[in-house]
Amino acid sequence: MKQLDTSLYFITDSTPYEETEFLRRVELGLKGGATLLQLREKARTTRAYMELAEKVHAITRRFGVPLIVDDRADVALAVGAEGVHVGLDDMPVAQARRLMGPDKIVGATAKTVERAKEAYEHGADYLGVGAIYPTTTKVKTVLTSTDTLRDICAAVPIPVNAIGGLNEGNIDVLCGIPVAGICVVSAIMKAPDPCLAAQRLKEKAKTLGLI
Ligand code: TZP
Ligand code: MG
Repeated sequence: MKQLDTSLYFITDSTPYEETEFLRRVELGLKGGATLLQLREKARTTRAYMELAEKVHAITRRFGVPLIVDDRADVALAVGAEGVHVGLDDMPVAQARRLMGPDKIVGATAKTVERAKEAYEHGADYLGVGAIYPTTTKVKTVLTSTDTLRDICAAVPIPVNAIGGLNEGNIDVLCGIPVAGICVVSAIMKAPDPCLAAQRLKEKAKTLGLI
């Protein structure tokens, strides 16, 4: 299995920001201790996705944090990113793995034990499971219960991260569930101080014994 630290997985949303402010926030989140970064763009052209990915990659490299590109294996490969994340409407995991090769990171979304097992068997390195809570981030998702999250953790040997509406004030819902980490967008991206937010979230997750 790959060495992969998913403990504080920071997923971006550039839509509310000018590019300079967006990149500043990405950098602050990494400074605060994010261990993995996903660039998540839904409305850009391929060219614009690539250009932003290159800029973000220059930052993640400085922190030694892997960059995962959401949805697009072609963009990930074109910019030399460390991985891709595929959801239920994206390229199937097996094809993503074939395109990315054995050494790159392939992450997948799973909302059921069946899908989790399939994603693992088809080559996923980690799973994102949720939404645990309702989210204000633009996403097509349904809620996933903590019971299902627990069952998925037990069903696959790869890291499983919880996602969806998670923040410092509610991650205690994950106590006793062997997640590898948490994925957040708003809790870091939209915080007044993304560095402090990431630090506090990580501290809280450690205090609770989640990571
Ligand atoms: N998948 C399930 S919930 C979600 C994604 C991409 C968004 C999570 O965003 P936030 O702001 O941390 O709730
Ligand atoms: Mg997707």
